[in-house]
Amino acid sequence: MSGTTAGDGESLAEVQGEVEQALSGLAVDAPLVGIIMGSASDMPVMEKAAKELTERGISNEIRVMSAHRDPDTVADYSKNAQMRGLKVIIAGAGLAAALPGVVAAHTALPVIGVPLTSSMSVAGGLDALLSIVQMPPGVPVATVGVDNAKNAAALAARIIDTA
Ligand code: AIR
Repeated sequence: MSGTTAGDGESLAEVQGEVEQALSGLAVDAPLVGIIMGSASDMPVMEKAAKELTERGISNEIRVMSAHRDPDTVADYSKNAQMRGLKVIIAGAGLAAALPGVVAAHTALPVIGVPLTSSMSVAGGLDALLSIVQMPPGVPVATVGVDNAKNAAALAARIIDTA
């Protein structure tokens, strides 16, 4: 008898090879940056982050989830992010913009917040800016300028390139 078999006449080495191939395929496609936002109305601004990352060859995914309207989804996404292979999360929201802070509360990954303007913004988005930047000590959110999703992507690229 030669070699260990894994059933159906396939050797263990063959099965391991197939598993490794399947996993490496997954790793190639796995997003490194998660881009999330509080509403579909934020998409026109936030998709600029995806465009910038894609142009830099950095894999990314983009999702809509609200810290206030879908709190369980946000918690699950944040808790699973590191295990899924994400390296940075970019989170954009307008108004009482809790999303980046809530994400940072649930993950050790670096979180970049994008304060957004919306139809109900006050003071040109200052509401969202303060909601995002004024995090309590120990739970940081790196914050870019109002509506500046492109800079969030550029910062995510620097974090990934220097890690
Ligand atoms: N928002 C959604 N859930 C919590 C917050 N803070 C934000 C969105 C959007 C704004 O509320 O990020 O910028 C308005 O959302 P909508 O869906 O009414 O257009």
